[in-house]
Amino acid sequence: MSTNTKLINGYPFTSYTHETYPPDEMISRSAAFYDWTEKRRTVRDFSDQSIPLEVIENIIKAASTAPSGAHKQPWTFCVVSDRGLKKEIRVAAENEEKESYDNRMSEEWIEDLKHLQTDWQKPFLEIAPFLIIVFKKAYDLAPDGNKRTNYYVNESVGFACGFLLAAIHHAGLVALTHTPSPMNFLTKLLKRPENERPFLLIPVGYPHPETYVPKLERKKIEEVMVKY
Ligand code: IYR
Repeated sequence: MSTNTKLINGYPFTSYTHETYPPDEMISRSAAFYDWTEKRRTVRDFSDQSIPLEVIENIIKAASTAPSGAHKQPWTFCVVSDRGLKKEIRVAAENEEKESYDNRMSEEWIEDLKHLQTDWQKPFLEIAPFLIIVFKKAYDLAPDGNKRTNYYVNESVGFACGFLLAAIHHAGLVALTHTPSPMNFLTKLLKRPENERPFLLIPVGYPHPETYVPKLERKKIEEVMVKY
């Protein structure tokens, strides 16, 4: 790939080429990619087997390539493997989740979750070898302490989490997109600065050798795509 650079209105741009394919090959490649994404499942039963930190670093590098508003990359990925801290996170998450399941979630919500058989207990927060806690940066703090605006923060961090989940799947690992609510206990436990807000808690690891997932149907293309 060529790396020609030039200035446009004084700003550096680099020439970009991307591998392209004829239509037949695009069809087979996109179909193969779909088949592969179709195999991804949210898993709640983790093995406690360790995985190299380098794998986690690589999947976070991949996540951090996601597009973001004004290229601000308004995210922080906290990686927790320390047993004591994982236990503290489990205890705090279960406290909130028990209150949610018992008192905060609507009857409709509880009913909608029955087919997933989730409850307030979150043992995976201690069992999975790594917890990745994604924080969104509501704004950046410049070295002089001034606030710098970030843009489309939820969209940007959502993209990064999508990339992260794909990278985890690609590495042959499984994940759970866990959203204990409210999540501010994570800000305290991980001592995050005031500009960061918890976005998603993602246990990552090998699936437990005997793992069951709900038998789900995904919507057909006709239900999710409208042609004009
Ligand atoms: N946060 C709770 C409840 C929950 C909510 C949704 I929406 C789910 O798809 C699954 C669970 C929990 O993690 O159990």
